[in-house]
Amino acid sequence: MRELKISVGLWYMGATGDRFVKAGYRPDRTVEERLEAAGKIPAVGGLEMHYPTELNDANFKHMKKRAADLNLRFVMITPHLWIDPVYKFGQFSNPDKALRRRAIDFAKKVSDICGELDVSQMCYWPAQDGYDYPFQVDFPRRWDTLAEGLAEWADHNPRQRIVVEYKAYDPRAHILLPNVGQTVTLLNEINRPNLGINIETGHALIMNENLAETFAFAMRYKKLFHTHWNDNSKMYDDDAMVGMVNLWETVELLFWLDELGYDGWFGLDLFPFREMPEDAVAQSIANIRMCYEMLDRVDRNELRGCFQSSDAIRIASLMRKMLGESGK
Ligand SMILES: [Mn+2]
Repeated sequence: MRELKISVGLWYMGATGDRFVKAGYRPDRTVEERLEAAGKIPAVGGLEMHYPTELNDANFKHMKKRAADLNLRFVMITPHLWIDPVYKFGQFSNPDKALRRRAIDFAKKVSDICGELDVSQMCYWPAQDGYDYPFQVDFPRRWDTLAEGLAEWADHNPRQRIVVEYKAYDPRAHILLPNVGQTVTLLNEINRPNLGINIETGHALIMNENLAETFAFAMRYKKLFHTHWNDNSKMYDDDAMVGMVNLWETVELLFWLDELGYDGWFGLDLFPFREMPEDAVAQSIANIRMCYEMLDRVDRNELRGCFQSSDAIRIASLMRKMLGESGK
């Protein structure tokens, strides 16, 4: 069986509330209980967390040790800027200089903790860097300050990688860097070798991006440092189990990640409201494996041959073959 580097986020291993059932649909767990639950899921080898929500000054050394006992690596730690109401009008791009400074210094503090824990990757999600109404933001100024903040953070420790995760909306009506094009453009402008992108399939889907094209575009510029996986209806970031809605987009994406040599982590960024998180993770992993089995039912050279001919009739028969059509 194919070796997959799978990581899970501790933020959804406890209760996951929505706007209507804020405390969630199941009892919450302590972060240590969440870590233990993640450690029991077969094939999971890594953890992702936010500072200071799941990981904090009081627990980080203990958590790292428990993770090591369970053979789990810390894959990514994200400064949890967007849950602090002080940043309601922006994080790195906040119009208030003192708040921008506070956000950047907070991110640098997380870098230092990552240094102590030997964690080499952090994530920046613009989240509150956005707007809800016309005339609410100065676009050029916002892009300038966002780029300056990311550059300063990336330069703080060039041995650590920082990945920017784009998402078009929620919590703001419009979040800066809504799509792969704007994100890669700004990253290329900032031009730091340790600054890349984390593409979440669900965030690409709500923009009606085709997954394979989106990920391949980031890889063209050597910027695909990390991946987040889930699925949705293309209207809202449902964070549903992988492959259960947009199956073919997921299969084509896995094909292209192989073609282009992606060897990074598969971070499962789910948010199962009603299902137990460890079950949703296990099903997502099984679905990814099934997608590879689908690809293994056809000769990849035959698929490559379709690029030359653009023969959709031939492709239709190959797709049925992937689904297991017997030919009877
Ligand atoms: Mn994500």
